[in-house]
Amino acid sequence: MKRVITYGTYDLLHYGHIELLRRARALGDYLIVALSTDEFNAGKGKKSYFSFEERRRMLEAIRHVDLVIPENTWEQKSEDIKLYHVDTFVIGDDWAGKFDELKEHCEVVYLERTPEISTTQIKAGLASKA
Ligand code: C2G
Repeated sequence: MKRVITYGTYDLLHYGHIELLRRARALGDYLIVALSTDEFNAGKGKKSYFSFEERRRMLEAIRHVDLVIPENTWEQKSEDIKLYHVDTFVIGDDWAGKFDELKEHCEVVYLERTPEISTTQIKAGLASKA
C-alpha cells in the first residue's frame, strides 16, 4: 500500500482544495491529511472561518481522504512520515522547494495549484457583495 500525506488549513473548502486532494490520492492508495489546528494557523498568520473540528469533519467526508491528523508544528512532518510509513509527501507548488529536506525520508511532489481560486479570494468576494 502506497501512503501519501499532505498538509494544509483547508478553510472554506473549494474545488482547488478538492483538486489537490484528488491528485494527491491518485499518487497512492491511502491519503493522510495533516490539518492545521487553529493554534498552528495563528502562527501562520491565518484565522480560519471554520474551526479545526468543522474543517476536520468536512475533510473526512471527502472520498479521496482516508485519515485526518492535526498539524500542530512545522517540524512534525519528518516524524509523521516515519510514524505513518509515508511513501510520498505532496503539497501545492506555492510551496515548491520549501520541503525538499523531506526527500531523505520519502518522495516529495509539488502539484500545480488550481488557478483563480483561493480562500482569501472567496472571503474578499463575499465581503464585496455584502
Ligand atoms: N491549493 C491548490 N489550489 C488552490 C488553493 C490551494 O492546489 N487554488 C492547495 C495548496 O497548495 C495546499 C492545499 O491546497 O497544498 C491547502 O491549501 P491551504 O489550506 O491554503 O494550505 P496552506 O496554508 O498552504 O498550508 O505545513 C504546510 C501548511 O500547513 C500548508
